[in-house]
Amino acid sequence: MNPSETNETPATGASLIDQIRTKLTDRKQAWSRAGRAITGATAPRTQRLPPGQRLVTDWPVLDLGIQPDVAKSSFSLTIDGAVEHPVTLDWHALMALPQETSVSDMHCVTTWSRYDNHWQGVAITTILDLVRPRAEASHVLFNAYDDYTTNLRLDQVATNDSYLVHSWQGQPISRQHGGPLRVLVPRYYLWKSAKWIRRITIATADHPGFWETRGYNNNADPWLEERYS
Ligand SMILES: Nc1nc2c(c(=O)[nH]1)N[C@H]1C(S)=C(S)[C@@H](COP(=O)(O)O)O[C@H]1N2
Ligand SMILES: [Mo]
Repeated sequence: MNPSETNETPATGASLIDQIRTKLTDRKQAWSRAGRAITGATAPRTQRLPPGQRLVTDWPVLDLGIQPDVAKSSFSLTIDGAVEHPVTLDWHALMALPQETSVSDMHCVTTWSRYDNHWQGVAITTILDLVRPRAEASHVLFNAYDDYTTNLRLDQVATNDSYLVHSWQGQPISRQHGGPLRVLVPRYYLWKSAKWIRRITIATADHPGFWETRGYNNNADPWLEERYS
């Protein structure tokens, strides 16, 4: 990975955060304009490593430069929008839902992939069953505690490998990786998996998120190498 993409810069003031944000955003937008890391190849689903990706064994950190400190005691997740039964869950309510384990690979648009991640959390299908999307619902917008947003179609998240996860390799997910709770939609590049999730809005139209409005591909399938638009 590009080490300058990690966020290890302490937040000392709004102007510094703004500077970091602008720097990271500008670089990624430049990559997207340049079509960085596009190999032009597509790979069949049977090929575990998507085209243009390389395997890592660590877990790089990438975000906008703000890593919100979300305590479980003040955690709240709202699922609303085009649903029959909008809910706001505190940590206790979330943990009272069926907890599942899952193993999946993750693929970042910056070209690293990491295999065999052991996750624990609540299936997104469990959440959808709880809120009951209305017939006209078609998309999902994820909104995080750092104001990051990302969007997917409802059918892209209503899969048996999509979760709201709180544990990785048997341990609570660290703050830098989006703890206490992040989204995990492993079939798509990792920017679709919002860290520090705060709100999930079910929508009747597509609302492109932070990177999707800055040159990233709306669909984000690693095997089709849908990096940029
Ligand atoms: N809330 C939030 N979620 C986010 C981001 C972010 O800036 N804020 N960055 C996205 C991007 S661009 C990537 S590549 C992955 C990185 O997740 P990781 O830091 O756990 O590897 O998180 C995604 N989720
Ligand atoms: Mo990213």
